[in-house]
Formats: sequence, structure tokens, C-alpha cells
Amino acid sequence: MAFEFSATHINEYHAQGYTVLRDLIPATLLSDLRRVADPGRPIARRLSGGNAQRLQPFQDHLDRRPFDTLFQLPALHAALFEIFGGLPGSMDGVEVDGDAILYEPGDSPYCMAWHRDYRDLWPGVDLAKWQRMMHDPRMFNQSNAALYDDGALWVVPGSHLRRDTPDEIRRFPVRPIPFPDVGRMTPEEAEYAGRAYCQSMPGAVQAWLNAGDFMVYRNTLWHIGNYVPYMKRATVHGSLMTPEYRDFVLQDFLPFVKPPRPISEFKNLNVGTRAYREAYPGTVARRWLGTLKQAPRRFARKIKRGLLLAIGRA
Ligand SMILES: O=C(O)CCC(=O)C(=O)O
Ligand SMILES: [Fe+2]
Repeated sequence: MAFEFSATHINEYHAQGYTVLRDLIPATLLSDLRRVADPGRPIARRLSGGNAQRLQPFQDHLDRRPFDTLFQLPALHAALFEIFGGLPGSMDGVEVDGDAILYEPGDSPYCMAWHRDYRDLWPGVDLAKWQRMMHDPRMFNQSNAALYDDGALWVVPGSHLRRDTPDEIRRFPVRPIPFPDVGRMTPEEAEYAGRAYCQSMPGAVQAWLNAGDFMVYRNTLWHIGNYVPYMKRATVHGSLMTPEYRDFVLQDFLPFVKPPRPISEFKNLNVGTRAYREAYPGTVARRWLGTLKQAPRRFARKIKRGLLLAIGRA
């Protein structure tokens, strides 16, 4: 059935933190998108390994035209206008800025850690600032457009409206939040461990998408990706961009992925430090080992020093 907008989409977006525009993608566009997206799977694996989660930016490798058609669908923009238009700091001109395709793993099942984007995934993002902005409707909206049926994303509906509950802190008292170590497991054990981990979060639900569905969600919501190789996936992932969100990404986020300016200009190198503990009492900061390994040397030293200060060892 062709997509039809209703007030339920607006209500769901506000109350749950996500809504799904069912059957948004017309069949002819879906077949064009599959044709251009599928060759990206081996490219992603060549660039990022057999279990690559994504190809980003896909525009460097694939014909972008069907994606541009998707991002400009009149029915999509009419729906976004109804969901966001008229909110304070009008989002009438929200831009769909998609540059990632999420694929199923080629090697073995795995899942991410439960997270709220920015807060949990990147050391160095100013948590107090994130916290102040988390209710700003112009910020932190993103989308998943499924080219095949997709059950990878799990969410905690409504969690975008609030901080972590005592139950959630009890479930995940350690930050960064650990994820299941499936390294020595058989594929079936790893699959069960991933699903059990997803289900262990209070209030978690699997956000099922059918091919052609377009999900809009707030990445301030508790969410997670859980992946199995046998579930073919090609889901176009994007941000719903506003000038304010772009400023945040450019000024407060990208510098921590690739510092383009001298590190001394950044004052926010405090993940796992006081900011986290003040924002989330009851949590314990652990070392951001993976990130430290990837960070440029001088950057890593600074993060490490912040962490040592936080746990009173420096
Ligand atoms: O696979 C997904 O849909 C979720 C991915 C995600 O949450 C992330 O990469 O931050
Ligand atoms: Fe995420």
C-alpha cells in the first residue's frame, strides 16, 4: 500500500522518539536503489573488513542519483513538514543529508553497545552541552530507509524525553557501556548473546522495518544495532539536517573524530570525567580503550589524562 501520512506519525515521533513512514519508497525507486546500493557491500568490506557496518560516504563509490531522488521525495518532505514544521526555530526546510549505507556483516553476528549517539559513542563531546540540547527539535534527528526488510535496530521508546532511569543505570553502571564479547562463540551463540543483550535493556523493542519503509528517529533515544550475516541489509542512513545541527556536528563532534584544529583549542576533553559523573550519577567511567588506540597520539594523551584525573589517579 502506498504511504499515507497521518497525525499518528506526529504523535509517535514526539512520544516515542521515532516514527516509521511505511511504504514511502515507490517500487520503481526501490529497484533503482537496490541496484546501486548492492555493489557497495563488497566495497565496504574491502575498506573496513568483513564485518563492516557501513559504507560512508557512499557517494564516493556509488551512483548517487537514486539516493538524491529518495532524499527529495515530495511525500517525504510533506511528512517532515508536518512532523517538524511550526516547531520553535522552524524546521520547514529540513534537509535529508544521507551519506551512509548500513549493510549486514559478512563474517559473524555482533551487536553494538546500547547508546545514545554523541553521549556514549564519542569521548570528548561536551556532555553538558549535549544534555542542554537533547530536547531541541532541530537537533539529533536521523533516518533509516530500508531497501530490504530490516530488524537490526532496537530502541527504548520514549527514552529521548528523559535522562537514564535508575533501572537503566543499574543495568549499565559502567561507561563506556560494554557490549557482549562474542569473539569465541559459535555464530549461533553470538546471535543469541546479541539478542539477549538487546532484550536485557528495560523497555527495549525491536524497531522492525519492511523494505521501502523510512524511519525518522531521535538519536538521543537509547538504541542499538544488532546484526546477523544471514539477514541481508542495505539501509540508507541519514541525518535530518538543520543549520543548528550542522554547527554542532562541525564544532562539537567532528573535531573529536578528526581534529582539524590544534587540540589546545578544545576544552571539552572530558568524557568519563566530572561531566559524565555529574550528568549521570551512579555510573563509573572506564577507559575508552578502542578510541584511545585509534586517536592520534597527542589527542590520546590528552584523553588519557582526563580519564586519570576523573578517577583520581592524576
Ligand atoms: O544499525 C543501525 O541502524 C544503528 C546504527 C547506530 O545506532 C550507530 O551507528 O550509531
Ligand atoms: Fe546510534
